[in-house]
Amino acid sequence: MGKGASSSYSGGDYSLLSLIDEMNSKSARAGRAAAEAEAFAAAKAASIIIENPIRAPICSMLGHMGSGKTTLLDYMRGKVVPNPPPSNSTITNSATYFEMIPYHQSIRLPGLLFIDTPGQPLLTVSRSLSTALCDIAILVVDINKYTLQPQTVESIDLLHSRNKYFIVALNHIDQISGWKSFPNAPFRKSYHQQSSDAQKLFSSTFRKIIAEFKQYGIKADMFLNNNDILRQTVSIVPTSAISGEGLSDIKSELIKWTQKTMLNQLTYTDQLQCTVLDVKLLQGHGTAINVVLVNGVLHVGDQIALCGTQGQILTSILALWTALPHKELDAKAHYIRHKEIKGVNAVKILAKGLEDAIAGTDLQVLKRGDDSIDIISLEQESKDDSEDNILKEILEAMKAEL
Ligand SMILES: Nc1nc2c(ncn2[C@@H]2O[C@H](COP(=O)(O)OP(=O)(O)O)[C@@H](O)[C@H]2O)c(=O)[nH]1
Ligand SMILES: [Mg+2]
Repeated sequence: MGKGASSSYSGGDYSLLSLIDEMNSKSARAGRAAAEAEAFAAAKAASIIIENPIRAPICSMLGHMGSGKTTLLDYMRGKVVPNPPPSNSTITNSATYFEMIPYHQSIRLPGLLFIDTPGQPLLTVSRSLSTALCDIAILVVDINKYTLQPQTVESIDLLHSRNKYFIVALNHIDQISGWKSFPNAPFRKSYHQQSSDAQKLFSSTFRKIIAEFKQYGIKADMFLNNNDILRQTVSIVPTSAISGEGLSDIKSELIKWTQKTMLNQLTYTDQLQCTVLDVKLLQGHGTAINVVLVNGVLHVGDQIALCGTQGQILTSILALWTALPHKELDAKAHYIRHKEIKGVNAVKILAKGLEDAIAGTDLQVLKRGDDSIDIISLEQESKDDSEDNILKEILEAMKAEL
């Protein structure tokens, strides 16, 4: 399926036609005038859906260091290593866009954008940014640790403070004593093929984890039992990032919860919403920024404004790059170059003067070709406005963490 508008357009057209058909048949029974009015209202509602396609949800991977966030994403990216060495620690937020393959007609999401987040104790600012940006999160917990580890607890607090829903990936199930792995199997299928000893061990550990969550005020349940659309119960999905067990369940849970409970917030708008995720030196190109483009469009040549440690940065976009499909934005791979790009996506922006850009701040586009913008006065304004205070707070937090 194509991204954004195209996917929702075809669904929208279909539902529009069927709605009108339905209304037409009613008209024979209940009087033409009333039914026509109803058909008009329904068609109008459907046309709103056509005009406002659903954007891809942003999903943050959170949890303690070593719980398996990066390995889970690697598996989804198709990077399968049979006996992986301990992976390098993730030290910055990184983004990967997955286009959705519509394996069922009920799927309306054009894709999913994942943000991998570092789990090190000192990197709370990165976790806070990732939590602020996401629509939904996956909290990765190592089943063999029995208690919730400090950065898992911190992530829960961050998610609660921002009222973000999350799904728990109860990872490392392949390491349960006696567990036999069934690569890529949904959890239920794998569980039923285990020995009774492995099943018992899994069940008792699972109960302990549920009790652990309860201690932090969280009602959690096996995803197969959770239909709490008020989102007061958190789904737990047992997974293995090595064998791929449970990963199809994670994907279905993401689709289920975002489509069932978040469609309003996932309606695409043209108003630009774009946040700096990271600032990176790009060999041969100077400093670039990685951004998460949530809504709106960026074009090469756009004049942009963003926050820098020395004040506001005003510059023009020289290039817009995205990763190859299903690759992390900084995977040292080749990039796809764009003249313009629409949200949602993870985008690398090349421009002059980005050295001091600050991750976590928003980027604005100053109207293209609008010569009337007085750059000097914009710089002066930024000294007084509240952005400066936010900037100070971020800088102080960063200093405290270093
Ligand atoms: N056996 C097993 N090892 C895993 C699993 N998930 C991650 N690992 C390993 O645990 C280590 C830490 O994983 P990583 O993805 O870097 O953790 P992160 O810090 O949460 O990103 C790596 O050596 C992984 O290969 C899993 O489900 N099963
Ligand atoms: Mg990692």
